[in-house]
Amino acid sequence: MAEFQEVLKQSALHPKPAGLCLQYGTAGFRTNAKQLDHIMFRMGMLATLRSKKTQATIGVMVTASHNPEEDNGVKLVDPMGEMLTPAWEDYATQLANAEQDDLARAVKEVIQKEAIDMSREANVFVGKDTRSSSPALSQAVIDGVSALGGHTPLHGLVSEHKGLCSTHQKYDQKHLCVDGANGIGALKVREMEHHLQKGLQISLFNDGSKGKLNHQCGADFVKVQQKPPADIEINPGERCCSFDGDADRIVYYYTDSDGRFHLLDGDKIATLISTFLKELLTQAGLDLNIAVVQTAYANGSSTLYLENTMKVIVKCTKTGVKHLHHEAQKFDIGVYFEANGHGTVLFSQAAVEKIQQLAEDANSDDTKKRAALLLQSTVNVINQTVGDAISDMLLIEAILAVRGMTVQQWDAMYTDLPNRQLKVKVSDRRVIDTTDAERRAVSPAGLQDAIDSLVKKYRQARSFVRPSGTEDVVRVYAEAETQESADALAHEVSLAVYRLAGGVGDEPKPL
Ligand code: G16
Repeated sequence: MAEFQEVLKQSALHPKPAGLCLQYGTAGFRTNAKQLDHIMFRMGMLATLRSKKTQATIGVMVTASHNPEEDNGVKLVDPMGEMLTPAWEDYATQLANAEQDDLARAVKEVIQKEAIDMSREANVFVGKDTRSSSPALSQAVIDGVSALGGHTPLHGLVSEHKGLCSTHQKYDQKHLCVDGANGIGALKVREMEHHLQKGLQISLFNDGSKGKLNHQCGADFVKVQQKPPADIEINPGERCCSFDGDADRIVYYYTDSDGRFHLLDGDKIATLISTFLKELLTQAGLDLNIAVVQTAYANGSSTLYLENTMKVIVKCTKTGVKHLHHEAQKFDIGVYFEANGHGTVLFSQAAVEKIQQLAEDANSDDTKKRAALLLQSTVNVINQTVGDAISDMLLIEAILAVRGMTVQQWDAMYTDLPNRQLKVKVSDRRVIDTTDAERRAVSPAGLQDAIDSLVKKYRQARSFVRPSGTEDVVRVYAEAETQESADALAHEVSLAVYRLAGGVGDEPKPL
């Protein structure tokens, strides 16, 4: 076939370093940018195959999100922002790791297994973040798309966002500090700032003009370090938020008059949004089910509050927005956020229709109508495709304005259990296998027993470990009644991982 001649010719320009083996992880391939040229070319080809198969436009995003500037990565995205299915993740890994002279065979195998009609059209949107390696790597994706005869249209459609917040002039808390993590989100906030002025006054920090991407700033830094970005001067009580490098995560925070830092992470965001939506459903008299989807990282207090006080359905999935997204799709309204600030809200078609009918019903009373209109605005302002920190920010700001709520009142909905996240380097993180939505380790032998007995030493304690899908580390999470206990537990569990799972380098030190 002619296309395979082209594959061979083009792929020789994007050669795979012999022996290099990479895995499609939590959010695609992610490693040092220098190792990714061949991966990009091959993912361009795979996206083309998927587009031919599904007859839909497929997205390829070149980004390493929260990782350092030197890294890069790539993930494939289906039309509604869903991540790849497991079978296609396997194809991605197979194509990525095929040696140069075996590539044409690996491509043919996908075509045969999926019975792809190669005469069909294929369209692939290619997106990139602001890393210096991104232009060359996205060109490699485009080369891969062309090698199999696909097209890369220049412009994508951006969902329409209606600024709900601009309609509430009486709200006197309009100022918001935004940390753009020196990434793409900062550039976009700059573009939209003047549209928002009446409803929201933004001071933008880490706008990419000087600092390094994600360095001492951004959502991951703030969440993990539990402190504000290094170069932001914030006044006590001032509402702030941080995006990550590709603006698909957001966390909020403020410092109080004693200088104490308060983080409002993905769990608090999910709580604010689901509370708002639940109230509106009650006011509207609409019988729609609403669920909050979390991961093992969700703070224990948030889960208790949602289940016992809010009485909403709570589900727990493995880490990775792809898992949360699929679970959230099972409900009329699915609110999903990882604690790290990655998430959105999904409305089923039936829910959208019921809300619309009520909003247009001439016989419904004012309370019902207002609630239906606010629900409709929520559907419009939120981006139901995975991961858009700016639309999340607009929805949060709108909710605070509509409810006349300060960031302190939002924070007071429940009190987080003190917690700590650590990383442990091991020689092969795949030795750790987990079950029960990553809350329990099944291997290596003895690790879970060790964790269980350490957890018993502390009050209100919980801890789990899991191999990261985006960095070469094992992640450790611990929470307990006091910060000292959470820190001690996280350290002791890290030591258990180091000793039982092949730790490398120095033993973890107490915090
Ligand atoms: C990605 C995923 C998230 C996940 C995070 C960390 O985020 O999209 O779902 O929580 O990695 O994953 P892990 O703990 O497996 O390294 P991002 O913002 O980096 O794309």
